Amino acid sequence: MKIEGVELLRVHLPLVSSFETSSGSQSEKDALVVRVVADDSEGWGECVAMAQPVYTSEYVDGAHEVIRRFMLPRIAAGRCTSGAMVAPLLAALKGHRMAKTAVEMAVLDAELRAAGRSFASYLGAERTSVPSGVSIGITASVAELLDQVARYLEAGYLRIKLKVKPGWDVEPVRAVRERFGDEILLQVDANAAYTLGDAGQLARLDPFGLLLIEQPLAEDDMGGHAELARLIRTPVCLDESITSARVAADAIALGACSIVNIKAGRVGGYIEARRVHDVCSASGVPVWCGGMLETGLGRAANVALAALPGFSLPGDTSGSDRYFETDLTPPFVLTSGHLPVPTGPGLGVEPLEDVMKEVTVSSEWVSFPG
Ligand code: OSB
Ligand code: MG
Repeated sequence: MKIEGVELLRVHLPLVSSFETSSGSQSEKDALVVRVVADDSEGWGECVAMAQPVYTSEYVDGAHEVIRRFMLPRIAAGRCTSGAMVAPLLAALKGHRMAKTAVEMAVLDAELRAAGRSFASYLGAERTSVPSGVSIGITASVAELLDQVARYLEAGYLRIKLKVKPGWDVEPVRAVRERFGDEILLQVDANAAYTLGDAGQLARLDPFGLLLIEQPLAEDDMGGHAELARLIRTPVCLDESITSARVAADAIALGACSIVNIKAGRVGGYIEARRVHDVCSASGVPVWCGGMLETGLGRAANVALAALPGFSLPGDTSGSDRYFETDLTPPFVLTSGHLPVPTGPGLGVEPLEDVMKEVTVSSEWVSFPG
Protein backbone atom coordinates (compact mmCIF):
# COMPACT_ATOMS: atom_id res chain seq x y z
CA MET A 1 0.00 0.00 0.00
CA LYS A 2 1.32 3.40 -0.99
CA ILE A 3 -0.47 6.46 0.37
CA GLU A 4 -1.03 9.07 -2.36
CA GLY A 5 -2.69 11.66 -0.21
CA VAL A 6 -5.10 12.43 2.58
CA GLU A 7 -8.34 14.37 2.54
CA LEU A 8 -9.40 16.19 5.71
CA LEU A 9 -13.13 16.82 5.81
CA ARG A 10 -15.29 18.59 8.34
CA VAL A 11 -18.85 17.44 8.71
CA HIS A 12 -21.65 19.02 10.73
CA LEU A 13 -24.45 16.75 11.85
CA PRO A 14 -27.31 18.01 14.04
CA LEU A 15 -27.95 15.80 17.09
CA VAL A 16 -31.54 14.54 17.47
CA SER A 17 -31.54 16.08 20.94
CA SER A 18 -28.99 18.21 22.73
CA PHE A 19 -26.64 16.34 25.07
CA GLU A 20 -25.84 17.93 28.44
CA THR A 21 -23.05 16.83 30.77
CA SER A 22 -21.45 18.37 33.83
CA SER A 23 -19.24 20.37 31.45
CA GLY A 24 -21.82 21.82 29.08
CA SER A 25 -24.40 21.18 26.40
CA GLN A 26 -23.96 20.12 22.77
CA SER A 27 -26.57 20.15 19.99
CA GLU A 28 -24.41 19.46 16.95
CA LYS A 29 -21.67 17.00 16.05
CA ASP A 30 -18.69 18.71 14.40
CA ALA A 31 -16.54 15.82 13.22
CA LEU A 32 -13.22 15.73 11.45
CA VAL A 33 -13.13 12.89 8.93
CA VAL A 34 -9.83 11.64 7.56
CA ARG A 35 -9.82 9.91 4.18
CA VAL A 36 -6.60 8.15 3.21
CA VAL A 37 -6.19 7.50 -0.50
CA ALA A 38 -3.67 4.78 -1.37
CA ASP A 39 -2.69 3.29 -4.70
CA ASP A 40 -4.76 0.17 -4.08
CA SER A 41 -7.21 1.26 -1.42
CA GLU A 42 -9.00 3.96 0.53
CA GLY A 43 -9.57 4.29 4.27
CA TRP A 44 -11.70 6.34 6.65
CA GLY A 45 -10.93 7.73 10.09
CA GLU A 46 -12.97 9.84 12.49
CA CYS A 47 -11.56 12.24 15.04
CA VAL A 48 -13.64 12.29 18.22
CA ALA A 49 -12.28 15.60 19.56
CA MET A 50 -15.19 17.84 20.48
CA ALA A 51 -15.73 21.45 19.39
CA GLN A 52 -14.47 22.74 22.75
CA PRO A 53 -11.74 21.38 25.06
CA VAL A 54 -14.19 20.60 27.89
CA TYR A 55 -13.91 16.79 28.08
CA THR A 56 -10.16 16.57 27.57
CA SER A 57 -7.70 19.19 26.33
CA GLU A 58 -8.20 18.35 22.67
CA TYR A 59 -10.67 20.17 20.43
CA VAL A 60 -11.53 19.58 16.80
CA ASP A 61 -9.93 22.68 15.23
CA GLY A 62 -6.72 21.90 17.12
CA ALA A 63 -6.81 18.27 15.99
CA HIS A 64 -7.31 19.39 12.39
CA GLU A 65 -4.32 21.74 12.64
CA VAL A 66 -1.98 19.25 14.31
CA ILE A 67 -2.84 16.54 11.77
CA ARG A 68 -2.28 18.83 8.79
CA ARG A 69 0.80 20.58 10.11
CA PHE A 70 2.70 17.94 12.07
CA MET A 71 1.25 14.47 11.56
CA LEU A 72 0.75 14.10 7.81
CA PRO A 73 4.32 15.26 6.99
CA ARG A 74 5.65 12.54 9.33
CA ILE A 75 3.34 9.92 7.85
CA ALA A 76 4.50 10.90 4.35
CA ALA A 77 8.21 11.06 5.22
CA GLY A 78 8.02 7.74 7.06
CA ARG A 79 6.59 5.97 4.00
CA CYS A 80 3.78 4.66 6.14
CA THR A 81 2.32 1.45 4.75
CA SER A 82 0.32 0.09 7.69
CA GLY A 83 -1.83 1.11 10.62
CA ALA A 84 0.75 -0.32 13.02
CA MET A 85 3.35 2.14 11.70
CA VAL A 86 1.29 5.22 12.58
CA ALA A 87 1.81 5.41 16.36
CA PRO A 88 5.62 4.91 16.10
CA LEU A 89 5.87 7.54 13.35
CA LEU A 90 3.91 10.01 15.50
CA ALA A 91 5.49 9.11 18.85
CA ALA A 92 7.72 12.22 18.94
CA LEU A 93 4.57 14.38 19.00
CA LYS A 94 3.29 14.78 22.54
CA GLY A 95 -0.36 14.28 23.35
CA HIS A 96 -3.02 14.87 20.65
CA ARG A 97 -4.21 11.31 21.07
CA MET A 98 -7.60 11.85 19.42
CA ALA A 99 -5.88 13.31 16.36
CA LYS A 100 -3.42 10.39 16.25
CA THR A 101 -6.29 7.91 16.55
CA ALA A 102 -8.09 9.39 13.54
CA VAL A 103 -4.95 9.05 11.40
CA GLU A 104 -4.26 5.50 12.59
CA MET A 105 -7.89 4.50 12.01
CA ALA A 106 -7.87 5.77 8.41
CA VAL A 107 -4.55 4.09 7.55
CA LEU A 108 -5.65 0.86 9.21
CA ASP A 109 -8.95 0.93 7.32
CA ALA A 110 -7.11 1.38 4.00
CA GLU A 111 -4.69 -1.42 4.88
CA LEU A 112 -7.42 -3.83 5.96
CA ARG A 113 -9.68 -3.05 2.99
CA ALA A 114 -6.80 -3.88 0.65
CA ALA A 115 -6.17 -7.10 2.58
CA GLY A 116 -9.86 -8.05 2.69
CA ARG A 117 -9.75 -8.26 6.48
CA SER A 118 -12.16 -6.73 9.00
CA PHE A 119 -11.29 -4.40 11.89
CA ALA A 120 -12.89 -6.94 14.23
CA SER A 121 -10.67 -9.75 12.98
CA TYR A 122 -7.56 -7.53 13.15
CA LEU A 123 -8.29 -6.49 16.75
CA GLY A 124 -9.05 -10.04 17.89
CA ALA A 125 -12.81 -9.78 18.31
CA GLU A 126 -14.66 -12.93 19.35
CA ARG A 127 -18.28 -11.83 19.20
CA THR A 128 -20.56 -11.11 16.26
CA SER A 129 -22.71 -8.59 18.11
CA VAL A 130 -22.24 -6.36 21.17
CA PRO A 131 -24.70 -5.38 23.92
CA SER A 132 -25.72 -1.72 23.82
CA GLY A 133 -26.10 0.77 26.61
CA VAL A 134 -27.16 4.37 26.31
CA SER A 135 -25.75 7.52 27.89
CA ILE A 136 -28.47 9.97 28.93
CA GLY A 137 -27.57 13.61 29.43
CA ILE A 138 -28.68 15.86 32.24
CA THR A 139 -32.30 16.88 31.65
CA ALA A 140 -34.33 19.91 32.70
CA SER A 141 -36.45 17.82 35.09
CA VAL A 142 -36.69 14.37 36.66
CA ALA A 143 -39.96 13.80 34.75
CA GLU A 144 -38.18 14.40 31.44
CA LEU A 145 -35.38 12.02 32.49
CA LEU A 146 -37.89 9.27 33.33
CA ASP A 147 -39.53 9.73 29.91
CA GLN A 148 -36.16 9.31 28.21
CA VAL A 149 -35.22 6.24 30.25
CA ALA A 150 -38.61 4.68 29.42
CA ARG A 151 -38.11 5.36 25.71
CA TYR A 152 -34.61 3.81 25.65
CA LEU A 153 -35.68 0.75 27.64
CA GLU A 154 -38.54 0.25 25.18
CA ALA A 155 -36.03 0.50 22.34
CA GLY A 156 -34.17 -2.40 23.93
CA TYR A 157 -31.14 -0.77 25.53
CA LEU A 158 -29.62 -3.17 28.03
CA ARG A 159 -28.00 -0.61 30.31
CA ILE A 160 -28.71 2.99 31.26
CA LYS A 161 -26.02 5.54 32.10
CA LEU A 162 -27.03 8.81 33.68
CA LYS A 163 -24.85 11.89 33.55
CA VAL A 164 -24.57 13.36 37.06
CA LYS A 165 -23.13 16.47 38.66
CA PRO A 166 -23.36 18.10 42.09
CA GLY A 167 -27.06 18.87 42.57
CA TRP A 168 -28.13 16.21 40.03
CA ASP A 169 -27.12 12.83 41.46
CA VAL A 170 -29.07 11.08 44.22
CA GLU A 171 -32.47 12.46 43.17
CA PRO A 172 -32.40 11.29 39.52
CA VAL A 173 -30.86 7.91 40.49
CA ARG A 174 -33.53 7.33 43.13
CA ALA A 175 -36.29 8.33 40.72
CA VAL A 176 -35.04 5.91 38.05
CA ARG A 177 -34.77 3.04 40.55
CA GLU A 178 -38.25 3.77 41.96
CA ARG A 179 -39.83 3.84 38.52
CA PHE A 180 -37.91 1.06 36.72
CA GLY A 181 -36.85 -1.19 39.61
CA ASP A 182 -33.61 -2.70 40.85
CA GLU A 183 -33.23 -5.09 37.90
CA ILE A 184 -32.15 -2.63 35.21
CA LEU A 185 -28.41 -2.16 34.75
CA LEU A 186 -27.75 1.41 35.87
CA GLN A 187 -24.57 3.46 36.14
CA VAL A 188 -23.59 7.13 36.40
CA ASP A 189 -20.93 9.36 34.82
CA ALA A 190 -19.74 12.55 36.55
CA ASN A 191 -17.18 13.72 33.98
CA ALA A 192 -14.85 14.81 36.80
CA ALA A 193 -17.39 17.13 38.47
CA TYR A 194 -16.68 16.15 42.10
CA THR A 195 -13.80 16.38 44.58
CA LEU A 196 -12.75 13.98 47.29
CA GLY A 197 -14.58 16.26 49.72
CA ASP A 198 -17.83 15.06 48.09
CA ALA A 199 -17.20 11.45 49.20
CA GLY A 200 -20.06 11.68 51.71
CA GLN A 201 -22.53 12.79 49.03
CA LEU A 202 -21.30 10.11 46.60
CA ALA A 203 -21.72 7.45 49.33
CA ARG A 204 -25.43 8.32 49.28
CA LEU A 205 -25.52 6.52 45.91
CA ASP A 206 -24.43 3.27 47.63
CA PRO A 207 -27.95 1.94 48.32
CA PHE A 208 -28.95 2.03 44.63
CA GLY A 209 -26.86 -0.89 43.42
CA LEU A 210 -25.15 1.00 40.59
CA LEU A 211 -22.87 -0.96 38.27
CA LEU A 212 -20.29 1.80 38.60
CA ILE A 213 -19.57 5.49 38.93
CA GLU A 214 -17.51 6.82 36.03
CA GLN A 215 -14.82 9.48 36.51
CA PRO A 216 -16.11 11.17 39.66
CA LEU A 217 -12.92 13.23 40.23
CA ALA A 218 -10.42 15.20 38.16
CA GLU A 219 -8.52 13.58 35.32
CA ASP A 220 -5.18 13.79 37.17
CA ASP A 221 -6.51 12.80 40.61
CA MET A 222 -5.42 9.15 40.70
CA GLY A 223 -4.74 9.26 44.45
CA GLY A 224 -8.15 10.81 45.08
CA HIS A 225 -9.90 8.07 43.12
CA ALA A 226 -8.01 5.41 45.10
CA GLU A 227 -9.10 7.05 48.36
CA LEU A 228 -12.69 7.51 47.15
CA ALA A 229 -12.86 3.85 46.10
CA ARG A 230 -12.24 2.94 49.76
CA LEU A 231 -14.99 5.31 50.97
CA ILE A 232 -17.90 4.28 48.72
CA ARG A 233 -19.39 0.92 47.74
CA THR A 234 -20.18 1.80 44.11
CA PRO A 235 -17.28 0.53 41.95
CA VAL A 236 -15.14 3.36 40.56
CA CYS A 237 -14.61 3.32 36.77
CA LEU A 238 -12.16 5.67 35.06
CA ASP A 239 -12.67 7.38 31.70
CA GLU A 240 -10.76 10.69 31.28
CA SER A 241 -7.87 9.53 33.52
CA ILE A 242 -6.98 6.50 31.38
CA THR A 243 -4.72 7.84 28.63
CA SER A 244 -2.66 4.72 27.85
CA ALA A 245 -2.18 1.06 28.74
CA ARG A 246 0.62 2.08 31.14
CA VAL A 247 -1.64 4.52 32.96
CA ALA A 248 -4.35 1.85 33.13
CA ALA A 249 -1.91 -0.59 34.74
CA ASP A 250 -0.84 2.05 37.29
CA ALA A 251 -4.43 3.05 38.08
CA ILE A 252 -5.36 -0.58 38.71
CA ALA A 253 -2.26 -1.18 40.87
CA LEU A 254 -3.08 1.92 42.93
CA GLY A 255 -6.70 0.85 43.46
CA ALA A 256 -7.99 3.97 41.67
CA CYS A 257 -10.49 1.95 39.64
CA SER A 258 -11.95 -1.54 39.41
CA ILE A 259 -13.52 -1.04 35.96
CA VAL A 260 -12.19 0.80 32.90
CA ASN A 261 -14.00 2.68 30.11
CA ILE A 262 -11.98 2.25 26.91
CA LYS A 263 -12.16 4.89 24.18
CA ALA A 264 -9.61 4.55 21.39
CA GLY A 265 -9.48 8.32 20.83
CA ARG A 266 -8.58 8.95 24.45
CA VAL A 267 -5.65 6.49 24.45
CA GLY A 268 -4.17 7.34 21.04
CA GLY A 269 -5.45 4.58 18.81
CA TYR A 270 -7.30 1.30 18.37
CA ILE A 271 -4.05 -0.63 18.75
CA GLU A 272 -3.35 1.07 22.11
CA ALA A 273 -7.00 0.50 23.07
CA ARG A 274 -6.45 -3.21 22.53
CA ARG A 275 -3.42 -2.99 24.84
CA VAL A 276 -5.56 -1.31 27.51
CA HIS A 277 -8.01 -4.19 27.12
CA ASP A 278 -5.17 -6.71 27.48
CA VAL A 279 -3.73 -5.01 30.60
CA CYS A 280 -7.17 -4.91 32.24
CA SER A 281 -7.99 -8.49 31.30
CA ALA A 282 -4.69 -9.67 32.81
CA SER A 283 -5.74 -8.01 36.10
CA GLY A 284 -9.30 -9.29 35.95
CA VAL A 285 -10.62 -5.74 35.51
CA PRO A 286 -13.81 -5.58 33.40
CA VAL A 287 -13.83 -3.06 30.56
CA TRP A 288 -16.51 -1.54 28.37
CA CYS A 289 -16.44 0.57 25.25
CA GLY A 290 -17.10 4.27 25.74
CA GLY A 291 -18.40 6.59 23.07
CA MET A 292 -18.00 10.18 21.88
CA LEU A 293 -21.19 10.61 19.85
CA GLU A 294 -19.41 9.09 16.86
CA THR A 295 -20.81 8.91 13.34
CA GLY A 296 -21.17 5.47 11.79
CA LEU A 297 -17.45 5.48 10.96
CA GLY A 298 -16.22 5.69 14.55
CA ARG A 299 -19.13 3.52 15.65
CA ALA A 300 -18.06 0.71 13.29
CA ALA A 301 -14.56 0.72 14.80
CA ASN A 302 -15.93 0.92 18.36
CA VAL A 303 -18.29 -2.00 17.81
CA ALA A 304 -15.38 -4.08 16.50
CA LEU A 305 -13.32 -3.17 19.58
CA ALA A 306 -16.24 -3.90 21.91
CA ALA A 307 -16.39 -7.44 20.49
CA LEU A 308 -13.08 -8.36 22.23
CA PRO A 309 -13.53 -10.88 25.05
CA GLY A 310 -12.68 -8.56 27.97
CA PHE A 311 -15.56 -6.17 27.16
CA SER A 312 -17.87 -7.79 29.68
CA LEU A 313 -20.17 -4.81 30.29
CA PRO A 314 -22.51 -3.11 27.77
CA GLY A 315 -20.87 -0.10 26.12
CA ASP A 316 -21.96 3.38 25.07
CA THR A 317 -22.36 1.82 21.65
CA SER A 318 -25.87 3.03 20.86
CA GLY A 319 -27.80 2.87 17.59
CA SER A 320 -27.32 5.65 15.04
CA ASP A 321 -30.84 7.00 15.69
CA ARG A 322 -29.93 7.81 19.31
CA TYR A 323 -27.66 10.53 17.87
CA PHE A 324 -28.60 11.44 14.31
CA GLU A 325 -31.59 11.72 12.01
CA THR A 326 -29.26 10.66 9.20
CA ASP A 327 -25.89 9.04 9.92
CA LEU A 328 -22.87 9.34 7.61
CA THR A 329 -23.03 5.59 6.96
CA PRO A 330 -25.94 3.16 6.72
CA PRO A 331 -27.35 3.32 10.24
CA PHE A 332 -26.42 0.98 13.08
CA VAL A 333 -29.69 -0.50 14.30
CA LEU A 334 -30.32 -2.31 17.59
CA THR A 335 -31.58 -5.90 17.47
CA SER A 336 -32.56 -7.31 20.87
CA GLY A 337 -30.38 -4.65 22.50
CA HIS A 338 -27.32 -5.50 20.41
CA LEU A 339 -25.43 -3.95 17.50
CA PRO A 340 -24.00 -6.24 14.81
CA VAL A 341 -20.21 -6.26 14.42
CA PRO A 342 -19.42 -5.36 10.79
CA THR A 343 -17.78 -8.22 8.92
CA GLY A 344 -16.73 -6.56 5.66
CA PRO A 345 -13.15 -5.49 4.88
CA GLY A 346 -11.79 -2.66 7.07
CA LEU A 347 -14.51 -0.83 8.96
CA GLY A 348 -17.10 -2.71 6.92
CA VAL A 349 -19.02 0.53 6.36
CA GLU A 350 -18.52 3.57 4.16
CA PRO A 351 -19.98 7.06 4.14
CA LEU A 352 -23.08 7.47 1.97
CA GLU A 353 -22.05 9.76 -0.87
CA ASP A 354 -25.17 11.93 -0.89
CA VAL A 355 -25.12 12.35 2.91
CA MET A 356 -21.42 13.25 2.86
CA LYS A 357 -22.05 15.87 0.20
CA GLU A 358 -24.89 17.30 2.25
CA VAL A 359 -23.06 17.61 5.60
CA THR A 360 -19.48 18.45 4.54
CA VAL A 361 -18.66 22.06 5.38
CA SER A 362 -15.02 22.03 4.28
CA SER A 363 -12.45 19.73 2.76
CA GLU A 364 -8.79 19.94 1.88
CA TRP A 365 -6.53 17.61 0.00
CA VAL A 366 -2.98 16.94 1.19
CA SER A 367 -0.92 15.31 -1.55
CA PHE A 368 1.93 12.99 -0.51
CA PRO A 369 5.19 13.32 -2.49
CA GLY A 370 5.69 10.50 -4.99
O1 OSB B 1 -17.83 10.93 29.28
O2 OSB B 1 -18.42 9.17 28.27
C1 OSB B 1 -18.30 10.39 28.29
C2 OSB B 1 -19.89 11.88 25.13
C3 OSB B 1 -18.96 12.85 24.82
C4 OSB B 1 -17.87 13.02 25.63
C5 OSB B 1 -17.70 12.23 26.78
C6 OSB B 1 -18.62 11.25 27.09
C7 OSB B 1 -19.75 11.09 26.26
C8 OSB B 1 -20.83 10.16 26.55
C9 OSB B 1 -21.70 9.73 25.38
O3 OSB B 1 -21.12 9.76 27.64
C10 OSB B 1 -21.34 8.37 24.91
C11 OSB B 1 -21.98 8.07 23.56
O4 OSB B 1 -23.15 7.71 23.53
O5 OSB B 1 -21.28 8.21 22.53
MG1 MG C 1 -17.34 9.33 30.61
